[in-house]
Amino acid sequence: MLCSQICLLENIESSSGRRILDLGRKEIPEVEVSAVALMAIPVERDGRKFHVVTPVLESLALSKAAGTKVFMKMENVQPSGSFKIRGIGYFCQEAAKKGCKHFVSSSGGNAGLATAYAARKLGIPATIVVPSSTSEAVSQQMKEHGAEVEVFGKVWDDANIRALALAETEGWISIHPFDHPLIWKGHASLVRELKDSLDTKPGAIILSVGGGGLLAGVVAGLQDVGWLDVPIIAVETRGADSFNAAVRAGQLVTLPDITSVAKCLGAKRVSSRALQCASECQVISQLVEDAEAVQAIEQFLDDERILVDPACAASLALLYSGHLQRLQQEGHLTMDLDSIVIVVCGGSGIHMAGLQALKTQLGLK
Ligand code: PLV
Repeated sequence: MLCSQICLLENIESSSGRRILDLGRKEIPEVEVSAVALMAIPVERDGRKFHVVTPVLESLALSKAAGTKVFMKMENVQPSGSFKIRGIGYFCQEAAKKGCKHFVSSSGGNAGLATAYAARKLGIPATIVVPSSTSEAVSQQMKEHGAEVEVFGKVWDDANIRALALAETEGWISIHPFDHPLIWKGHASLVRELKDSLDTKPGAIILSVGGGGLLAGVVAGLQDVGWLDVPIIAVETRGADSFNAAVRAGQLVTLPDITSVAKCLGAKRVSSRALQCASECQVISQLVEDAEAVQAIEQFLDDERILVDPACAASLALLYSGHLQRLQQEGHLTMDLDSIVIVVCGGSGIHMAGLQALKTQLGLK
């Protein structure tokens, strides 16, 4: 799958014996020029990045819960609502440069939103395939960006099979939500920004893992800035724990089903790159319960007045539920952590009624 995507990009590049017209700073394949001439060229075609440099904020509430100074990397303020735009925006721009005619993506929600956003900015049509677990509100947001949305299957893996079939269409390119080198390269910018913002290297970075794209991107970033000795705490919810299963087995594991409410962490199998990351730096795989993640959504809303997806709240639960201190007591992390960074990865799959429904479903007051 990974290989076929790379090959597709390469093929377009190598088989495009097409003459490239140099329009100032823009290189546009000749076949596209007539269409381009009829419309304004979006500025993003100039190579401007889609993501924004996000703030790094100290959280007194999270610091109190963790017993260590906590900095939040505020990816929730990215265009499209999550960190996904970093890697996906970059991937889409690179595909556009190579003459892509149509993006197709499978997503639990946030990767699809990032694809839909980038597609609109690039003026390229997009089809997003989502499973039935993705909320109608998120699909509606994708449609508002102009994307076509198709619902297929129960979980993300089902939707991905359909997306890969659609990607066989001439000129279409599959924008995988987490398993592509361009995605990791784009996500790596997050760590470079951390290096610019922080006075000192953090004692650990906490992030959520679905298919492992964020993890692979952060590891790439740590390599870029020479911080490979910073431990990563990779958090999943039980029932969406394909990374934890792979780390424990020492090989990729395909879960029989996704039973967690954190559907955006719901890849039945992580990318092989994600597992490889665990051997390149210190990655501590941790699980939290769904109830802990949902309680963390509410606590974080009260503490910071920010509403996040259960996928993001999994990482917050690591701090709110005392798992960080446990890791320290068990000797997995040093007791004298100077500071830690949590990636507030964001996510759009939540609203107040949805939070209430999750609480009811899990029997929480
Ligand atoms: N969500 C993907 C994969 O879903 C998606 O399609 O949107 N935090 C949030 C808010 C996310 O949406 C995701 C992934 C993650 C964390 C985990 O990122 P990953 O997949 O790169 O490990 C099935």
